[in-house]
Amino acid sequence: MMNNLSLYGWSESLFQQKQASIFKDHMHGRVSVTHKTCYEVVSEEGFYICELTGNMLYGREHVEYPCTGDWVIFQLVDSNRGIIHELLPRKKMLYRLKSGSVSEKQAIASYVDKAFIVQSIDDNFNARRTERFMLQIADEEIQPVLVLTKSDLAFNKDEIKNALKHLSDKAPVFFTSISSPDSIEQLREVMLPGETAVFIGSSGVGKSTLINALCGQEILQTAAISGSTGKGKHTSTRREMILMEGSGVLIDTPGVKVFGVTNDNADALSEVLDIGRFEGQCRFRDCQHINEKGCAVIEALENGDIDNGVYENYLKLRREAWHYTTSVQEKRKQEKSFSKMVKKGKNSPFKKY
Ligand SMILES: Nc1nc2c(ncn2[C@@H]2O[C@H](COP(=O)(O)OP(=O)(O)OP(=O)(O)O)[C@@H](O)[C@H]2O)c(=O)[nH]1
Ligand SMILES: [Mg+2]
Ligand SMILES: [Zn+2]
Repeated sequence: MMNNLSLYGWSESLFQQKQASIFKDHMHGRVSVTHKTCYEVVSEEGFYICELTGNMLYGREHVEYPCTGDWVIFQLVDSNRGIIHELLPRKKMLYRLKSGSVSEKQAIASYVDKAFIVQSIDDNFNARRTERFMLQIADEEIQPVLVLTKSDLAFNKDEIKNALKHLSDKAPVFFTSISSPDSIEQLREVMLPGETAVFIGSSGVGKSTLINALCGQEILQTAAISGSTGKGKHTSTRREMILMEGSGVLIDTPGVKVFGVTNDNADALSEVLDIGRFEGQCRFRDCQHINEKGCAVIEALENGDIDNGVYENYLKLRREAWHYTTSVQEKRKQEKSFSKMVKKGKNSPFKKY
């Protein structure tokens, strides 16, 4: 089987980067599925199951292991298996805070052009979650696309539009339903050939259903229609890339309960939440916008120019970012003193025996 990798986003600049590698004479491909210890890689010649070389495994943090969407250089070991020697430099990454961790990032997908932020119009809808996702991708040049699924069910469209109005000039909003082919078609038109979109959102909102509808095929497993019993049950368990015929690559992800943010850029936060335009008008340059005199943000909040929920989330995400940053710094400090200790150990006379 021959694959045209330009449909997967292979480009001249990736080619140049491969030429700079000492492994440039080996094959290249894109990670299409991430398993626990191996990776499915799509290359010009077909699909291969690949493992990592020892060099790729040891002395690396988990976040540096390949993830779905990565471009890799690999060497065949037999007709359908290979070993990965190198990752090409990453770009446009979707990370999140690894669940259960305070300082560790998890790489979800790479080379992402668009993030489809998927929520269903029922009680899953939550503008605070949308803001959270948008903050995470803000510094990666990933274009957010807001997708509201299950619009065949009864809901108040104006209410949802209103809750997203401060975000809508940064991200287009789509209402979709699997029973409305038009709504799927409109979403398909967002994708250009060679582009990659990742689908993120809670379990059960219909990410995999949407990808199947966009591809016109039942490729991914979806939850059986089961009313309320399906809630909270996770159907997809892996991050998987699918080529949409005619245009673009779609990456399905398993729904997550909590999406922890690792973007600690304060300016990005203000920009995403549309609060930045007030900050410059505060009386004090170092205003924290909590209870200072002459704070333009508080004033806007009182005038109703900033929504209460948006402001609360601003404080919450700012606290989370601070917590993340200090945890990472703390970890670095510990690692430094540990490596000093190890170095000292190397020079100690006991080593000689
Ligand atoms: N009424 C209605 N139901 C939908 C629509 N889209 C998806 N569903 C249903 O929602 C349920 C969950 O869909 P999935 O596609 O499995 O959800 P998911 O987001 O992939 O969930 P995880 O894989 O667990 O993260 C299924 O029963 C779908 O049939 C829609 O547009 N309208
Ligand atoms: Mg799914
Ligand atoms: Zn202020």
